[in-house]
Amino acid sequence: MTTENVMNPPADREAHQTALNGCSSEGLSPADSPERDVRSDHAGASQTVSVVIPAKNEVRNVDWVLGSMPGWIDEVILVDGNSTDGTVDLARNERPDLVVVNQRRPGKGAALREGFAAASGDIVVMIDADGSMDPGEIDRYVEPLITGQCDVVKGSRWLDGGGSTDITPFRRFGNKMLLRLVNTLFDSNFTELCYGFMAFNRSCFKDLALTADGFEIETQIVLNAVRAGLRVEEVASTEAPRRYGRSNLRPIRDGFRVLATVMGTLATGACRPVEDVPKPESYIGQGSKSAGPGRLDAVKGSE
Ligand SMILES: Nc1nc2c(ncn2[C@@H]2O[C@H](COP(=O)(O)OP(=O)(O)OP(=O)(O)O)[C@@H](O)[C@H]2O)c(=O)[nH]1
Ligand SMILES: [Mg+2]
Repeated sequence: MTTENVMNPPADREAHQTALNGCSSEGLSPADSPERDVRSDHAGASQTVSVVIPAKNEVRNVDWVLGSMPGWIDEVILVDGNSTDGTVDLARNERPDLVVVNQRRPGKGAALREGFAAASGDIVVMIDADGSMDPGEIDRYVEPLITGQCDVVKGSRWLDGGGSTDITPFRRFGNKMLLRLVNTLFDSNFTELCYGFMAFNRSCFKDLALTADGFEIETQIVLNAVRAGLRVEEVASTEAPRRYGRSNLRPIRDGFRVLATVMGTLATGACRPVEDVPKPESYIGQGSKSAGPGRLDAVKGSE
């Protein structure tokens, strides 16, 4: 576990965020978030939108994320990574219609895959639970999908209008190297690789053929989308430091996992669609109270 991002001093956060986007000291400000339903701007747009949030011990952050969610989102799914700090209870209090999924395998990638399989919206958005990404930006991700401009939208901190007050020089360097490698090997022109704010048409889920268990899921989404011939676009996004708590990412270990994903995708040629994507057993419907027997144990046992 690295020591970076262990609780950012509020004064630091304030200075950073004020410089970035004029936000308050309490992280990205929901007051700045557009509440406009992007669908109403496009005649005939009727796609429903699900938001999938992976969360592992985010009790101090998740209420802010849920409270900042635009009102026009149709479904919010929280995939719990066996949290022991009351994340799920707090999240349910904040949003009674929350759908909670308990992941069966450990890791952010495993969590997201379960969340995607449980999502019922035409458009699926993924966003972190730590308050580092602004739910108020979701309309940027949804709009190009609604208009049919592309199939997958990925956030970029390095496009004009984006930024990060979170990334360390070490992580920035690693990201840059991996990004260069991907752009060279896949003949792409991305400005960002390892960033977990994305959206896609649910109809593309099979084509994405996701298998990653860890943080490399973000890279796998991008590479498999390219391999499957899906149209991928970037939108500018602003990343703040996580509001509270420790990072789950280990830059060296996870950097190598990203590298292995890049090389593995290159070596295996065209991405093959996953034929059968089962709904997770641990799917818990809206308002349900019980996680069901054995599910948390299954996650715990495999860690
Ligand atoms: N369900 C689930 N969520 C996870 C798991 N690992 C990480 N997450 C969540 O994935 C998101 C990203 O993880 P972070 O720990 O914030 O990683 P990071 O963004 O690289 O690190 P920071 O810079 O500290 O924010 C957060 O919402 C985590 O709670 C996991 O094993 N299961
Ligand atoms: Mg984070």
